[in-house]
Amino acid sequence: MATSAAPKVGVIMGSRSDLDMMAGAMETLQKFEIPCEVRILSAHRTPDLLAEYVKSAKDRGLSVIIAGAGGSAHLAGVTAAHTTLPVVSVPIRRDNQGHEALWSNIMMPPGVPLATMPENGSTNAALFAVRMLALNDPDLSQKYDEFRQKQVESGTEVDRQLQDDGWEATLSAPRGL
Ligand code: RP5
Repeated sequence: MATSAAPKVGVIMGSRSDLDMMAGAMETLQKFEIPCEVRILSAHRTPDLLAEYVKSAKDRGLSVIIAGAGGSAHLAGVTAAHTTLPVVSVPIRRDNQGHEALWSNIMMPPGVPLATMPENGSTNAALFAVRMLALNDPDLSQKYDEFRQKQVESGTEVDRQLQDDGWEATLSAPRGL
């Protein structure tokens, strides 16, 4: 969904094929009403376009960049090299692939940091961005606290039901969200 507010987070990915794995980031940012921009920019296929985008990101008002890529996954590291904004990496892994994207991102040499999430962890990438943005935004901070409180409540409720019904009945019952 397009938004007219100035984007605070850039969500970039190396390929159209990464879009499904990155959707968790956009959906999570939407839930917190954080405007974001979404781009397909490749460190390999469109390197100049990527550099241009990242170098101008801070001046355009972005605070965080979330970068998702699979394979040799240079996208997040190259992005971090072109900006001083915090960069959150999402290593993309398909069922038929190994862990090369994760390894490539967690092994950044000292000097240029990446906050690397779990494989396909785009939701956590967005939540991490929310935590950073909330440092200077009391309303967002309150929203995040409420979000966490709901997690605590639903976790507590799941346990309460388990205590009431027993584990066998819980196991065979349809799972909620
Ligand atoms: C990476 O190579 C992309 O981030 C993607 O995860 C992977 C495969 O890209 P496609 O061949 O599907 O375009 O650069």
